Amino acid sequence: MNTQDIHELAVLVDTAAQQGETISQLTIGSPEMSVKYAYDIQEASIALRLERGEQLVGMKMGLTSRAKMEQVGVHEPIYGRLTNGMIVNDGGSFSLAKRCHPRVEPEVAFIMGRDIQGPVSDAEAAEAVQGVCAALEIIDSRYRAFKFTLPDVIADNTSASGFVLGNVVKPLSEVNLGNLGIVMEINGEPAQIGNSSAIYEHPLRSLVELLNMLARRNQGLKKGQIVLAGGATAAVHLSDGDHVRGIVDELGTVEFRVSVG
Ligand code: OOG
Ligand code: MG
Repeated sequence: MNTQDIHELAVLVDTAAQQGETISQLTIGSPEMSVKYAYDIQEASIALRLERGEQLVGMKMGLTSRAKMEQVGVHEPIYGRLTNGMIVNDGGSFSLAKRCHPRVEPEVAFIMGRDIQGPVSDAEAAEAVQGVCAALEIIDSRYRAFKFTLPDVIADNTSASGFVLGNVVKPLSEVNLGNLGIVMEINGEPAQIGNSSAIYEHPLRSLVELLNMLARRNQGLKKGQIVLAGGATAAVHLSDGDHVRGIVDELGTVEFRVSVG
């Protein structure tokens, strides 16, 4: 795969994400697409967003819980990138216009208190965290039927579409982050029930893994960046009018509504 191939595939996934139109898995047309090339495509597709004026605001880990791995049939952790164009305000609305088939999942997020580059120990990663908060992530695979292989989902920026952060941010030292009960309600009914321990046994491990994966590409995190730790439960399909609320022990609630326009 050369720079031209990478650029063309980046344009393909970026256009699908902008139009909300599904595409075939990239690995069907490009079976030689490795995980390394998939991250190259992801970076090139994010560069297109940044050229349009979006800003990088953080990173997301994916497939860090068994429930998530089983749901999509891919069993390795992955990371993607978050831009300000994906931010949904707490209590705000998420539009279904130009989306493919969005789903929502409950997460926790880290806010970084300083720049850091891996490889790191758990203690070093913890020391770089300013605080943690409850989060909901909206994922929307650009692939038909939400079906993909490991390189496909990486190239598609790990299905990133939107995210909401709760407004309670607590220092790590004040939260029992490895054992927080989590409920995700849809229209007032529990749709998923889980625990933060499902995320890599402890969400901090997800941050460490992210830093160690980024280090292999000579990259790190910056002060102020957000890191989503990965879904604690399987994701749930979103429909017009849905009111989604995540409730995380000690971290409070985070919510949004789904609109059509
Ligand atoms: C891939 C993204 C996974 C998570 O939290 O595990 C992810 C997908 O499920 O489409 O965001
Ligand atoms: Mg997620």
